[in-house]
Amino acid sequence: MSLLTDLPAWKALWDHFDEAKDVHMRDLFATDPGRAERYSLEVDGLFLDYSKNRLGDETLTRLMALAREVGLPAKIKAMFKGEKLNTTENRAALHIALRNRTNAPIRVDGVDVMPQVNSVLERMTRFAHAVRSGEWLGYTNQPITDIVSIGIGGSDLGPLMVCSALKPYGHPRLNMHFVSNVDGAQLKETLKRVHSETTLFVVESKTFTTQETLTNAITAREWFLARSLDEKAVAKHFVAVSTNKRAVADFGIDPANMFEFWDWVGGRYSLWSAIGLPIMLYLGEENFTELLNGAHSMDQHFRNAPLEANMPVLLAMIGVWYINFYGGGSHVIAPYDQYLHRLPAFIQQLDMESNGKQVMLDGNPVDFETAPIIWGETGINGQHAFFQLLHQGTHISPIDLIASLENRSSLPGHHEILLANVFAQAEAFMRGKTADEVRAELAEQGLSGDALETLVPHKVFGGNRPTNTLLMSRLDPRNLGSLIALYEHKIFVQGVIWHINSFDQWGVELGKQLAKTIHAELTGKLKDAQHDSSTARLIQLYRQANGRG
Ligand code: G6Q
Repeated sequence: MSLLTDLPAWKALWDHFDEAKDVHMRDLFATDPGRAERYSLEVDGLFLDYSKNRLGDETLTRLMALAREVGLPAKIKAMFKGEKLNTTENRAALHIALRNRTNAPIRVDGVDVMPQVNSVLERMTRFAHAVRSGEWLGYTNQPITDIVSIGIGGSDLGPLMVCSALKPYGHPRLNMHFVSNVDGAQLKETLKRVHSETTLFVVESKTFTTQETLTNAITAREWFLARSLDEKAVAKHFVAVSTNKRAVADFGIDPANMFEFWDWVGGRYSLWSAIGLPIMLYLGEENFTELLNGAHSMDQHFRNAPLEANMPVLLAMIGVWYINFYGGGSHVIAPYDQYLHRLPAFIQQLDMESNGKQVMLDGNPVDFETAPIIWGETGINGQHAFFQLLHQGTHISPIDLIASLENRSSLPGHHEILLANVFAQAEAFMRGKTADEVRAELAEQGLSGDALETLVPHKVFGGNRPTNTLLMSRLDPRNLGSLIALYEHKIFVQGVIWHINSFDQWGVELGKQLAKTIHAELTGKLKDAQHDSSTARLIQLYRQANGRG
């Protein structure tokens, strides 16, 4: 039996939903001039306006009652204490320790993890300094100019997203490249653009067994050796980030060139750990520290603020309201900033891999929706593409509109146009356009009679479509750290509400096993494995196309 759907607070929300579901936000704004002020919140450099949601005080009260009834405050404490919340892997989820700037002890199995965290940070700092300053030289005594990060999923998306987002803070000598796809094309195109004498490869893998990453790393090493003709030169050009020292050594990277992290750091939560080495190399120690500081500040807010004024909790509970009551199965991330163009993909992994679960902690199936489908694109491009569906389609998909207030662009006029679009979209999603407004508009354009009436239904916008507007004072390392931590905690809260394990990923592990047998068949090492007729035919087609009959 479900723990959640039996709770009085859950039932109270359903009772409330019946009377609240058809209320239009336009009316909520009209009857409450203080709405925007009450339904907004500032934490450091992040400002959240959540007033354009289909809810009122009663909704929020009942949502927070649900959060209390499921024991959210105790779960938050448990996470910060290092309890093993990841029950299926018997691990803590301690990304907060990686940015624990107070250094207060955090224990896993009775051992304070902070000394290890600090010691790896120091090693990363020394190494990054050596590379950035030009002290670290390649095999022909030239400084490094290109960094190729090889990893995938959680060992790729975080550093990729942060390096893209903070490009203006990047070292002018260093070009960053990220290779995750095993298709060969991505690596080939990257290797075309770099020189062996001045390239540093950072092989990033928690397990150091991921086939895509190891294949790319082996090919990169062969490419390098074909040019340097010197095994000893590898040490100057390859470093590893992993929890698996033995596999790193077996691969041929000196463990002295390995930066360690621990099993209590989940892949998608690992950019704060040594997996963030490409970030530190590119942005430098100070900016990396600022990223950590921003996240830490959000951690403190999450830990201490009352639920009603807690940014991650508010975003999470508003999400629950749509996902579980309105049945909104998708959520859009729309950053209005080209530098944030990988943010939707990053949050997509963070959310869908964490909360895309169908059983509760006790193994029983859920009887309610869990993670929504997260998707998105830079907002301005989205407006000229899929926003049509968001305005007039049949799905209701809440949208996070993310922008920064500070105009950092040196190009006159651009930022105002951008921000005007953010605010106009949020307003349009909320208000919509009534038939009478459309009629008045069309009449002004000189239309009348049938010609006018035929057009009216097509130009009506129902509005009442929810958005959160998230404004950063500026896109800088600190605010980006806070923003990422905000989403991490939002996702954690939803996992607590749904009583699921947000920190395992068996669906990803399945992918790692599945291809093995078929790979052996494609390469001719194995014949006659049992498959359904469709799979067998596809394998056969590939073999024929590649001369393996
Ligand atoms: C993240 C997932 C997954 C993982 C990759 C890479 O939380 O577990 O995306 O990060 O599969 O795994 P490795 O780091 O072990 O190579």
